[in-house]
Amino acid sequence: MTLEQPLVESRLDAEAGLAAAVGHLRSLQHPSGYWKGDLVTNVTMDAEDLMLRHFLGIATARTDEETARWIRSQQAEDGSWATFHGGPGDLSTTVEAWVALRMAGDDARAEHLQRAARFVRGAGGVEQARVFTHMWLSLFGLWSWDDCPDLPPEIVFLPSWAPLNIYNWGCWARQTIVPLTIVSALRPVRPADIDTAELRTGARPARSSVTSLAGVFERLDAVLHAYTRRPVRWLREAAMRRATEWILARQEADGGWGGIQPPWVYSLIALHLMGYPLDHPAMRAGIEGLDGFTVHEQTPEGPVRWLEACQSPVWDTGLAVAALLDAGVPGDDPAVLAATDWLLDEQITAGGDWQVRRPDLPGGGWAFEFANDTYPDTDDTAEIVLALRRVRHPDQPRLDAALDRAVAWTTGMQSKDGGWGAFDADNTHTLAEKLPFCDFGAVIDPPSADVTAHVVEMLAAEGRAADEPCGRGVRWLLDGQEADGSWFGRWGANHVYGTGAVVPALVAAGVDPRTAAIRRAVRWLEEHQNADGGWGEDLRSYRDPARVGRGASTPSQTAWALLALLAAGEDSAAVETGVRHLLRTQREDGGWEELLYTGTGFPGDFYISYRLYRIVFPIWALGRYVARERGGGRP
Ligand code: R04
Repeated sequence: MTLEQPLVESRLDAEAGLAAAVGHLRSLQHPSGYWKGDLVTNVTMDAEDLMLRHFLGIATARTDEETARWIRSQQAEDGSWATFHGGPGDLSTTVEAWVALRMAGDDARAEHLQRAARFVRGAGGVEQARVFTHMWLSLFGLWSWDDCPDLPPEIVFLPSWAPLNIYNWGCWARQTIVPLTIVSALRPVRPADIDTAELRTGARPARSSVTSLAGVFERLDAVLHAYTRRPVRWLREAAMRRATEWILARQEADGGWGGIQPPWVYSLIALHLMGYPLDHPAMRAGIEGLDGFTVHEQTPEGPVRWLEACQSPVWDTGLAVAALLDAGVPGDDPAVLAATDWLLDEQITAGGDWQVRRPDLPGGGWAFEFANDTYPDTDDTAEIVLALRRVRHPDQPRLDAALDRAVAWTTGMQSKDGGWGAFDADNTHTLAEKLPFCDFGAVIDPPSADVTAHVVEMLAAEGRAADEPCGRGVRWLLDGQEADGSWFGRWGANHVYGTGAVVPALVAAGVDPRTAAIRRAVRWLEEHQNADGGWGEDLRSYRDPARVGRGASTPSQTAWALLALLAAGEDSAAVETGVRHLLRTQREDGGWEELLYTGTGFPGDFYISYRLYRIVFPIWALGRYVARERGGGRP
């Protein structure tokens, strides 16, 4: 496509916008060297924090008031709460928010709770809520443990080759279910002084057909319930003891589990039920550690508190360094060196649960969070190697050795099929997904296109494109291209994220940008560019194919599309209008607004707004654009 306007004009604009953005990102760096944007999810985190405090008896008037004020501030017009900005009301989220507000003392007759209850009944009632919500209600006598699917603690005795053993579950699900097996075996009830009758419709969920796998599991669940009423005593007690030890062995330095909220709160409840008092060091560390995940803000209505489901300092810092380097910041810039030193101290050389599948592989990866030493992931590790290999460090041998270890670890984590999952190799058994217990979120960690792309891009940058692991990764990616030319985004929203990751990786690994696969991807991106020049993809695209590639433009998604087009060597109107979209929407302080969520926790169920994405990815894309234009056009 020929261009009407001279390129140099937008190049100068882009340089100015890039410089302002870099200045803004620099101003966000923590004195210790890392970056960390708030990680925003939904009010189930806050409702569950409040319920946890009531269950343990540690709620205060202040925690109740501040959480309730926050939850109220997030309610939608129709009385519901959503799981992402602008999203539809979500039944389970609304039930949990309603219950938390009632526990905090809000009157059931108050208009906002009436509106919420109406939404719940209209959406099928508390009967249709997810299993986790039913379990939370059961803790307070507001639902029956008999009507929660069973998951027996004896599962911890299954050897790692057996179906449904805990190592066949994704690490986040594994760390969630092990404590929940204890909780559901003990069936604790600490009655709350509220009544949920007005959330019910009286409808019973339909049973699946006996001939379906789901139907078989539902009937098996009835057998499990019968067993749970009269378990083999010694076996059950041994299982609960084993589960307790398993949990205690995985408590992290910050007092938490897995760096994420669900395992953290369920582990605290399980340990407490197993007789650990609130002043036991493990309990104390766990409860106090939650303060580190709590954000305090002032609002016109008064102070609020809300919880991050997880924290992303390692991921954010790796991405920030890569973006700055692509923006032309020198490899020995003090900000880059401070971030590098901070990251070097975060590297995990010890073993972890991933060794169940890769016993002979030495450690060397990075985890996403401040403290999650048992679960480094290949995605963080690949991005950090990509960033830090370009750093000019005063102790270069130390840096090089750290990165070599990381490359070896990541390579060793390749799954048998040639792709990479995030936390485990070969975590591909789909049986767990069929359990009635698993009605929420991904429960396995199979290879995904976005993670595999990041690893392939890293291996290519390491000069290993010709080696077998990278070649198999490239083939896995090419085989995984969607019929429309895009790639699915597992950890980011959605096909724009997948395609934005895969195209740069394939080109880096030596795939000719003129090949059909890349051409089809470029065409898909160009066809899904918005009239305003940006890209956006609604999170509902995970459930509604009509929304794939469609949605209001966001800075991060626009940047992902640009990164793919630039990598493919596109010198087109799509690139120019995309860059101009970023420049036009840039704020005075060099940053961007991004209300819509563009991060994915679980496709279809759980979404994340990474608050640093809005600045890091535009810098990355503008940096590569400016570098190309300076270099004289086509690479
Ligand atoms: C963006 C790429 C990141 N890379 C590493 C992923 C790190 C974060 O992973 C998780 C974050 C999560 N949050 N909440 C959950 C969760 C799981 C993750 C979560 C876990 C269990 C339940 C509900 C939510 F793996 Br139940 C923020 C790939």
